[in-house]
Amino acid sequence: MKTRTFVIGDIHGGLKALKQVIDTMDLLKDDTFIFLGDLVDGWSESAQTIQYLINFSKKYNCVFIKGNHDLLCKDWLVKGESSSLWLKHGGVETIESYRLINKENKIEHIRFFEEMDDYYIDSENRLFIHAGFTSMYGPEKEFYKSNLSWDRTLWEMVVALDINLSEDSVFYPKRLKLFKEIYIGHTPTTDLGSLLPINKANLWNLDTAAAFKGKLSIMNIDTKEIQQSDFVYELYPDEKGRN
Ligand SMILES: [Mn+2]
Repeated sequence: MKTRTFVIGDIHGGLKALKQVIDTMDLLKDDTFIFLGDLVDGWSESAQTIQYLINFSKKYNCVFIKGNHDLLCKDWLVKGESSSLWLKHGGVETIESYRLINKENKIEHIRFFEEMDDYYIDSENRLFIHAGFTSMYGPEKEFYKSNLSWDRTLWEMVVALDINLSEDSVFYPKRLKLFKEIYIGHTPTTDLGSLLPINKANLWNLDTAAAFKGKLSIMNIDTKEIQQSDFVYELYPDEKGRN
């Protein structure tokens, strides 16, 4: 039997939502989990989410893609840097969550953040990346590495095209043809009024706004079956999240 691969959208410190989707699954020991990044910043359990994932990755195959928030959190952990932009977008809650983490675990977390991948391409030429890429030659040719975790133009492009074009058309974006499928997070699907992952052309956006008014999504990439948590704000009723 083919092993299963699951992809998970932005979590943003919503550990209860993550546990909810994981706990309802019948996990198999050779399952693979690809996390699209933004594990932290938002709900009150960012540090605890990282701790949970460190433990989880000891039992199951995991790939962790670097999100822009993971980069900002790492900068704070390593260098003590905290920009006002970061503090405003979940940094304050993340710092608070780290009060409960001892020094030894913090070092383990820094190593975890440092080992996160910019992107991952599997054996079937499926790309997993937090935000996207701008080079028509693919993410490895990206001039500004930060685009991989920040830039929204790949997503904007597929949304704007709303592609019904044949791949043979001269108008078809070359970037999309580089991969069999592309999986991203970063831009909430609720911006387009959807609580479910959105598929455009060969691209899937799994960020179903767990940090905001949405849910956390996990998808089996072969069957495209989707599991979702409850609304994450209902799991943290005394908090504002990033709203
Ligand atoms: Mn995000």
